[in-house]
Amino acid sequence: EKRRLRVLLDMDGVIADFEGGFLNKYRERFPSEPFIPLEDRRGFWVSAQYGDMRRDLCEKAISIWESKNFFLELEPLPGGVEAVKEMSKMENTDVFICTSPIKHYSYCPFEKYAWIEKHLGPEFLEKIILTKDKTIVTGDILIDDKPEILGVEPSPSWEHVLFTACHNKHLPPNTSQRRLLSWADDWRGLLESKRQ
Ligand code: BVP
Repeated sequence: EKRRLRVLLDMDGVIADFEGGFLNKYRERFPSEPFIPLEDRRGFWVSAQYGDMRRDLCEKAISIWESKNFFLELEPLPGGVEAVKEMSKMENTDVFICTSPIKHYSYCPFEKYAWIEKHLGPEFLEKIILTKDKTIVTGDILIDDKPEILGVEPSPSWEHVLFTACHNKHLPPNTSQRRLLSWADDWRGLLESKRQ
């Protein structure tokens, strides 16, 4: 039996450097405010950790990714663009970018499309899935840096492989969740393991 492998790839924290882009722009805009170095990041939500540090820093953090050009100017994470291009050329493999936009929609959805076109090429514009609920998307594997991916579907079709990021690298080992440590890690072997 020949079945195609469907790979879903998260964008922020997997192929685009959301954390680095945030910290640079936050420090540039609020040079006298405290900040959280990437090695001290804990928890998926940047806004929550800034809010815990000082109440008003939550909205200051949010203002950064709500600004024009924030998502467009994110740097690619090392090896990510090359890996996506290579896996999308593999036989019997379908690759989709599955990403959740922020609710402030003025710039983010447009800029995510523009980023994909700029870094991956116009052919990848057909591979974008914008959704707040990834559990209703079917696939064999979802590579995502968010530790818990929840939605209306209690039993998603994909295996969630946790992509290591500054905010999740200190989480206690979870034997029921595989990890991809970076794009230098064995993503080809991971895909092979999902084929029949
Ligand atoms: O669009 C990104 C950034 C945003 O949530 C989305 C996560 O998408 P996925 O990586 O799951 O596809 N985001 C928002 C906040 C706070 C909002 Br209030 C945050 O702290 N971190 C974050 O990534």
